[in-house]
Parts: sequence; C-alpha cells; structure tokens
Amino acid sequence: MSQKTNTPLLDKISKPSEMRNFSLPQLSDLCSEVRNEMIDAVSVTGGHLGAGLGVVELSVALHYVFNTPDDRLIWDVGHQSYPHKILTGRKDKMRSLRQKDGLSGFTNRKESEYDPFGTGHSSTSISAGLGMAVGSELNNEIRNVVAVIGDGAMSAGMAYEAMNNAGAMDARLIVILNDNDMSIAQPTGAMSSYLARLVSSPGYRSVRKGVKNITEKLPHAIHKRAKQTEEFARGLLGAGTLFEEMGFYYVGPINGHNLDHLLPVLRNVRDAKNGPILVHVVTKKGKGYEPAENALDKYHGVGKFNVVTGAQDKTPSNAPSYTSVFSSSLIAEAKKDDKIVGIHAAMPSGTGLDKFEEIYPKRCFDVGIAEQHAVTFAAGLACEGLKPFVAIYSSFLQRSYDQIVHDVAIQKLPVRFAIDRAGFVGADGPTHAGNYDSAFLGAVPNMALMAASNEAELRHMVATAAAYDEGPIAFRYPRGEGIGVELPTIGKILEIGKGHIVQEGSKIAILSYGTQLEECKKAAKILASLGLSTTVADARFMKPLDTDLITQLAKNHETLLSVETASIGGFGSHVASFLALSGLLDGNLKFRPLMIPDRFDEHASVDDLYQAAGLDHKGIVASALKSIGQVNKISQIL
Ligand SMILES: Cc1ncc(C[n+]2csc(CCOP(=O)(O)OP(=O)(O)O)c2C)c(N)n1
Repeated sequence: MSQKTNTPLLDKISKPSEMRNFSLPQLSDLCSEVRNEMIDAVSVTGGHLGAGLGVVELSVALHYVFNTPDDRLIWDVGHQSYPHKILTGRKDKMRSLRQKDGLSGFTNRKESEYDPFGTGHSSTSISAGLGMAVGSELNNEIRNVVAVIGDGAMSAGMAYEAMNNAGAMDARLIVILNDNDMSIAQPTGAMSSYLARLVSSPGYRSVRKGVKNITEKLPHAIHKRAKQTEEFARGLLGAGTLFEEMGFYYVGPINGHNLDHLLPVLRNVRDAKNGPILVHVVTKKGKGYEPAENALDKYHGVGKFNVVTGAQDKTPSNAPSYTSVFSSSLIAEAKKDDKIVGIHAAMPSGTGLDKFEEIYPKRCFDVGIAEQHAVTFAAGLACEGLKPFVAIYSSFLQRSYDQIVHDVAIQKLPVRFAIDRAGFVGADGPTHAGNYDSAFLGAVPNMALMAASNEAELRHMVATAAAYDEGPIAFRYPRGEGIGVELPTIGKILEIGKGHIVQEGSKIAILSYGTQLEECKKAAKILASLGLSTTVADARFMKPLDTDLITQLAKNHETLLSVETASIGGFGSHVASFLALSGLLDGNLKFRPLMIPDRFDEHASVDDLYQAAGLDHKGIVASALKSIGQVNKISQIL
C-alpha cells in the first residue's frame, strides 16, 4: 500500500529527479495526480487532452527511468506533452497553457531545459533524436536519447527516412512507438494495419496475462536484465519484423498503462549499449477520463469544458466556420461534377472533408500525415482527368513545397489547393501560424492564387477552382467563423485575376487581400470622419495580379495601402514589384504594404496578434495617416 499523506506527491516534486526514489505505489499515485491535474487545467484553458491522458504512465515511467534533462526526451508533435510539463516544473503554469505569455501547447526549447526540441508539426522526433544521439557521441558525451512518436505520426515519410538512416548508423537511439490506434481520427494505411496485427499477436496477449516471455535473441545487456524480471515483454519471433529489417531492435508490444510492464522494459532498454531500439507501447487515447475515452475523437483537441460532465463550451456564433463553408461548397460542386475528389492528410474534421466523405466515400482520400504524398497523389489524379481538391492547413502545406513546384506547377496540372488556417491561428502559436503560403506559392510560376474576404467569397472561390482547368489554383481562408454574410446556395465563377472596388473614394486607397477587408472598411470609415476620402478594394487574386485595378488605384490616389494576413513575400510584395517595375512609383504615389511582420509571434488570441501586427483597423488608419504626413491625427482618433 502506498503511504498516503495530505500533501499531494506533485507538490513535493519540482523536477523529475525528486521522484526517482518513489516506490511503485507512489508512482502509481503520482500518475493519478498528474491525470487529474491535467484534466483540471485543460478544462479551463482548452487544448489537447486525449493524447496527454494516454501517456500519463509513460511520461512518469520515462522521467523515472531516464536521467532527464541530461538524457534527451523528445515528444513528437508535442501535443501529448502536458503530463511531461506537469512533471518538469511547469505545474503551476498549466492554467496559462496556450494563452498570451503562458505555456506553449507543444514542447519548446525556450520554455524548459526538459524540452530538448521544439515541436508542433508531426514526425520530426526520430530525425532530431538521431541528430542528438550522433551529436552527443561526437562530443564524447554519454547519454540516452528517447523519441516518443505516435502511430499517427509514424505514417509520415520523414519518420521512415529517419529510421532508415538510424538503422544503418547503428546509433544509440530509443524510439518509443506510442500506439493508441488513433491519429486525430482513425488512422489509415498499411502501417496502421501492421501495428494492429502486432498488438493482436499472441506475444502481446501473453504479456497482458503476465506470462514470462523472453527470447534468447535479446542483446546481451537486455537478456541479462530480462531474466530478472517476470514482466519483460518481447514480441514472439516474427513480431516487429518490419522494424527489425530497418535495423531496429524491436521490443513489444507492451501495455503502456502498466508501470509493472513499462519500468523493467525501459530500464533494460536504457542499459542496452548498442543499436537503435524501438519499444512498441500500446496505450489508450483519453485514458482515465470517461468522456474522453467514450468520445469518437477521444477529445483530441477541446475547448473549455465541464470536468464532471465533459460538456465542452460552445461559443454561440451567427456565422458558419470557413471550414464548413469550404466543405458544403465542395459538396455542392461535387454534385454537379463527378470528377471532383477530395484529399486530406489525416485531418478529416479539421478540413471539413469528413462531411464530403459521408456523401462521397469513394471520392475522398485520407492519405495519413503525408502532406508531400497528398500533393503528388493529387497530381497523379489530375493526370487522369480528375479534379483533385487538396485540403491542407497553410502551415502543414509547407511540407509539400517541392511537390507543388516539381510535380504540380511545372507540369501545369490542375490541382486545387484549399488552404485552411491561413494567417494567424492564435493558441497553437508559431508552429501552426499560416503566414507563409502566399510568399512560397507566390514565387511559383503557373499558380493561380486567391484569398477569400468572407465566407460567400470562399463559396465563389471553390466554384472558380472547380471550373479552372488551366493549371494549379489555390485559395486561402482563415481559422474560425465568417462574418455572417448571406451565403449563396451555389458559388459563382469569378473572373480569373480580377478584383473589385468595394467602396469608392479619392485620396487614400486600401487594397485588401483576404479577410482583413472588414477591418479595411472600418478604417475607411474612420478616415472619412477625418475628411480623408478612402477607396476600398478587394483584390481577390494575388496571381494573376489585377494590374488594371492597381494602376487605377495608383493613378487616382495619393497613397495606396495593401493589407493581407500573410508574411513578406506575399501579396504586398507582388504589388510593390508591379508598381516599381511599371513606373507607377516614380511620381507622387506613396505605397505602404501592410503585412505580418518578419518575426515569429508566440501564441495569443488571433485579434491580439493582428493588432500587434498593425493589421486591425486602428493599425491601418495609423499607417494611412503616417503615409500622408498626418501623424498628429493618430492620437485624436484612436
Ligand atoms: C505535419 C503535420 N500534419 C498534421 C498535423 C496535425 N496533427 C496533430 S496531432 C495529429 C495526429 C497524431 O497522431 P498520433 O501521432 O498517433 O498521436 P496521438 O494524438 O494519437 O497521440 C495530427 C494529424 C501535424 N501536427 N503535423
């Protein structure tokens, strides 16, 4: 029996070394405390819940057995790192999670020495871990490097590239495969079936029954230790073959919620002196919190919620989300055109393609966390006359750049890119900010690029993309809800490369690309109240650029501002380039490109981030006034 005291164990430890003398029952109590603490904290902040709940025992066991932070522990994606944060001196800050100036929702080198690698995007941990293992060796430093990667993250090519390399290098790297048979949704693909076969193998079942299961194939150190433990897990001959073929020593599958199983295995693995080892751990996403265990998505990502009932806060909204408008618009187009297909990379609900799949199961493809493959797969579909819509968040599309250039754009293949979460995303922070797609796609010849200024425009852009067969075309739209404009039942096909004037003025022109159009209109109102007549235009297209519209604005106004929710290199840079090359900047015109500043902003609310970037109506007014030398008016009006 554990010795219960009034002081929670968590209050007695400020770092993992302070729990390394705990007894097994104490460790078990610690797990309960970590789990409760996590549920409580996330109920007030929102965030990733299911993944963390599934690795509570694993987190405790890893910090207990390994000498962190000197031993390096890398959490792939980092969304499951909340228990790790609680154990590594950040318990008191858990209620600041994902808030401005608070803890990051992922691991972050700046945040803690226990976070040796910053994460957010998936499947980087084995590569980073291998680099650390090799780097330590070159520095003559002896340490363990442990990478924890989920079965979902294991579907990405990068994980195999890293294993292929590690296996050949015989590096001292420990990979923990955290197999919960879930990605954000059900995992797809051959690897997921392979893991399911391993888990249902007699080896795993016998370990669960507590039967001793040791093979003579173990490396010496493991073999010796294994003999001393009743609960050592090692798959039967043949299990884990794929990993063994890649040069890893395979151990498992073992129950990731049972410390009796985890601790001896991790100790043995720690003490093995050679080669890369893969420990296959089976866990349950959402473990220990009934509402999460029972939910279809295992509470992967949640808003604030009621701990007792599990009911999540839903902020009432008058407008549909951009994602849902994309989804319903695509369904409407697909009804008319059976060549339309949808592709996403392990994000069915995030992209809205889950609804499309319900209606068109054969025309929807979840390719796993494989953004590069998604794009080239779409290119292949386009070669056969299909009309692929690839729905990927802006920040994850970064992974597919070569595929976009080499496999799509050079061949002018009509692949449609639906770029969700464009611009700031708020709580997920800089790893997920969708700030760069305009810059990196803008540089690619043959691309047509659009940005929706509201949800009705998004509907038109889906229709336009469906009708466009000349080459690749992309449209970007942000996280969150639209502005509540009336939605047409069917989108209209926009004229390629043409924007439009929203309101006519004479002194100042604001050319908006994307969803800050509403802020531009508000700014125009304030400027008008100062006697400064202001034109507002919606560019709709970044490529081809509406040079007629820009010329008209440049010739008829004293100052021209471009406004966008993207970084340098995007819309404003293209406008600047056109103005300069066409000589329109040689006269009196002042041009001010307003964009997301050249820095990585930490997590904060989307509104705060746009305000800090000078892209809200106040920032736009201030820039307009500065450009015409009326800085004195800024303070009176704002
Ligand atoms: C490159 C990339 N694509 C998509 C995502 C979105 N994403 C975050 S977690 C996740 C699922 C990860 O599944 P798994 O590795 O099994 O972890 P689990 O949540 O099941 O613990 C996905 C698709 C991401 N973080 N990075």
